[in-house]
This record gives sequence, C-alpha cells and structure tokens, in this order.
Amino acid sequence: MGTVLIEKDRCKGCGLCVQACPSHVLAMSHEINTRGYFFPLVEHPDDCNGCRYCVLVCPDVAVQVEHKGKTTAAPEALNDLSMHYCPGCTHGVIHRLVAEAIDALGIRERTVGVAPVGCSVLAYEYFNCDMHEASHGRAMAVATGIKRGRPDLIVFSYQGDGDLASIGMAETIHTANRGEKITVIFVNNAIYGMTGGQMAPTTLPGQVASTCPLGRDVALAGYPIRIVELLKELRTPAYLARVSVHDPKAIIQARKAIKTAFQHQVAGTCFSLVEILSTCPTGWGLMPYEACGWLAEHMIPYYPLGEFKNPEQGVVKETER
Ligand SMILES: Cc1ncc(C[n+]2csc(CCOP(=O)(O)OP(=O)(O)O)c2C)c(N)n1
Repeated sequence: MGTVLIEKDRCKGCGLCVQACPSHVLAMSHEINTRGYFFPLVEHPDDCNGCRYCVLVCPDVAVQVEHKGKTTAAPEALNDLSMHYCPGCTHGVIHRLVAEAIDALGIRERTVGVAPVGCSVLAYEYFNCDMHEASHGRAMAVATGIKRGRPDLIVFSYQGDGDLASIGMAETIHTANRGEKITVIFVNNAIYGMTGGQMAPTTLPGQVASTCPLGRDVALAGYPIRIVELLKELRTPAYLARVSVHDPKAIIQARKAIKTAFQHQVAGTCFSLVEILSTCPTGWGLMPYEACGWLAEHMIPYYPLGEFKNPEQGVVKETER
C-alpha cells in the first residue's frame, strides 16, 4: 500500500492526478487552496497501490507518494518554486523529466540550459543548473556557442514548436546538420501558446487556432512539419526520438528518451533531440484531461512516437564525419 502526499498550496487544480489514478484514490476538493484552486483530496487512502501515476502526471510537482519505505521527491535539478504555467499544461511535467535525467546522470554541476522565447521563457528560473536566455528561435545557436567554448559542459536547449520549427528553423536544421554535441528538448504543443494560440508550423490540418478559426487549411498553410522525420534525413544527428506526456505510460517512455538523449552528450556523440508532444489546454480551449485525450486521438496519429535514430543505428562517430 502507498501513501499519497499532496502539497495542496502548490496545486493548480488541473485534476490530472485524479484522472490518472487507476484505483480512484483521489477526488477534487470543494474548498480552494491559498491560490484559489480546487485541489485533490485522498478520499480512499487504503486503495493506493503505490503506482505513482499521480506523481508522474502532476505538472506542478505537488504530489509525492510513499511506498515500501521510499518516498518520491522533487528532483534536485529543479528549483523549489511554483511554476507559472497554466493549470494542466504539461511543460511542468517535461521540466521534471529533464531535471530527473540531469540528476540521474549526476551532471547538474556542469549542465547549462538555454531557455527560449515562448511559454517556457522563464525556464531559467525553474532549473537548478546554469541557465542562459536566448532570443526567439536562437536557442540552438546560443547552445552551440556555449558547447564549442566549453566542450566539458553538458548543454541543452528547451524550445517550443514556434521557437524551434518556425522562427528558429534555420538554426534547427543547421545545428543538427553540423552535429553540434548538444541536447534539444523540443516541446510540440501544436500551437503558439504564449502569444494567444496562433497557428504554428505544427498545427494539425483542420485544427482551430486563433489565426485560423476555421481550422488549418493545408491548401494555404501547407501540412504540419514533422521535425524528427525531417532531421532523420541528415547524416549527423545521433539520437532522434518522439515521445508524449499525455498519460503515465507515455511519461515513463518520455523519461527514458530524455535520459538517453543526455547520455549521448555525456558519451560525446553528436546532436540529440527529443520531440515531446505536449498539451496546451488554454490554447486548445479544453479541460486538462480533455487535452490529454485530444493529444492521443489527434496528434499521435500524425506525429508517431518512437526512436527515429537510435544509438545502435544512428551514431556517426567523430572520425567518420
Ligand atoms: C522576434 C520575435 N518574433 C515574434 C515574437 C512573438 N512570440 C513570442 S513567443 C512566440 C511563439 C511561442 O510559441 P512556441 O514556441 O510554440 O512556445 P509555447 O508558447 O507554445 O510554449 C512568438 C511568435 C517574439 N517574441 N519575438
């Protein structure tokens, strides 16, 4: 049996933990916390099997579980701050997975992250490692400079789809093609979240956005760009994967892929990139759990998950280039 521990004033009331629990241990409160949100209550404590799904899906690091004498904890590579993201936005989950990978590899003291312009513009506040801000679309150029100047550092960029696949597309293609030894965390939520839900290069055909209220018309806007498939054609990238964070099992896969991408950099191989399908409940106009369902139903068929270049097949050693 497990024990669910909820830091209620950290919660933004998204309810994803309640939805994810296979044993229906949790239910939303009828009172609000100090921030004005409903929060989960442990309604059926005896039914907890310690699966930790609630911990995995919580974007606010507000839930921990004690099971068999072990208690989950927030990663050291994440600062103890409440994040500004909208309720249910999965940027918070992805931050935690990146921080967990940094902790697991013991690289926090020599890691530098590069934050983008987009909803994650304040990522530099949240990661407990050195961070640098880049202007819109230029995160990989900044990361390249840091890595070339200090090859001993582990350098990652954290970018949205507008940042990476629109204004930053040239940086993306050329950084990957040069095989810069950096790790890219690419958060694809199929929309420009920060600026009000405009169409992104990744918006799905027919998907409604604030600049295409009748849905993306591919005759006018073309088809959404599949970044991982595009980069796969280049010779140099070492590791390319697409994962999702819409449910606990997908999050476990995402955690593995993010760690593998960092491991590549630790091993000194080339460019690694993980595309992470992410939700934007506010921009999509959906409840957080509906947004997770929408992602599974609409995004995954267009953006298939998996490793597109893996360590066994894809590594081009320095000497071969
Ligand atoms: C040079 C420049 N052009 C445009 C903008 C406006 N702008 C800010 S964020 C953004 C897109 C953000 O979308 P995305 O990268 O997908 O990240 P999200 O907010 O969805 O996480 C845009 C167009 C800007 N800040 N600077």
